[in-house]
Amino acid sequence: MKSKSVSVTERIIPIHSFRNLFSIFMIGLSLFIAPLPAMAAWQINMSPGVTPISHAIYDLHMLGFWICVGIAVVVFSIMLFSLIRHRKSRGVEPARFHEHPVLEIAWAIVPFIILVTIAVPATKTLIAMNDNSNPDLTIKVTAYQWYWRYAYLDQGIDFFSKLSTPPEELQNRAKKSPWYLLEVDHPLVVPVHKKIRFLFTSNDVIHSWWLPTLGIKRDTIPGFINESWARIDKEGTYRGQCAELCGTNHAFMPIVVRAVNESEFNQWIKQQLRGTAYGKNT
Ligand SMILES: [Cu+2]
Repeated sequence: MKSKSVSVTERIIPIHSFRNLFSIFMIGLSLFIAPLPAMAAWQINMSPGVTPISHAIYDLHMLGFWICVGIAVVVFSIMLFSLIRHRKSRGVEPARFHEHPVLEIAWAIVPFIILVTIAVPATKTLIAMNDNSNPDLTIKVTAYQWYWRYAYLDQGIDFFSKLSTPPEELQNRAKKSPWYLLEVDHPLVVPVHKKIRFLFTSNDVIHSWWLPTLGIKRDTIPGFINESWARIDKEGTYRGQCAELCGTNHAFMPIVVRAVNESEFNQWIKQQLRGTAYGKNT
């Protein structure tokens, strides 16, 4: 007697009845749905941030995203339509043509228009990012292996900012705090609604001062000064990290910025000046 050939998949999962197919579909569906509550807690999109530059970067990102969605919808719709409309079972004859001027001009012009639509706001943002003129406050950021040093050049305040996560948490001997590896002993304190100019340099190797909520990511290079600026429009604590592989403790040099109102900032300055002199650390 001739034995019926059975595929590898069917040997593993016997797909020979509607009931089995339905069970497989339901298992797949539940596997897909089960992690959704956990996924709801994720933040998938990038942060709009709290400065004019971070807002501009976010808008650029969303513009690029929606253009991609538009292209995907158009391309996949045409593909799907063509696959169904011109399927083999309908006996459709393939079109035979060379050169189609209208089509060729269209597929050169449409991407050009899309690129210009992206390039204009992107260039405006880049120019705004590099406009470090007329700051209200200048802070020099110096990177060290593996911590930061902040110097308020006009106020004469200078201190180091180091990781404050206790060793017990690092060694899994204590419960980790919500800001594990994102907490420091002396955060950078800045006023809101003021143009803060940052000067970046390094004492040893290349690091990178990265604070997404402020829309800043600048390399700190020994012997060079890089610049950036921020005008924070919301009080709060913002956290970032070193974003350039800088050695063993690269993961242990977080950035914490506390944005406060002007009177609180002036009070903080007075406190610092009472306790410290320029060049000394708090
Ligand atoms: Cu670093």
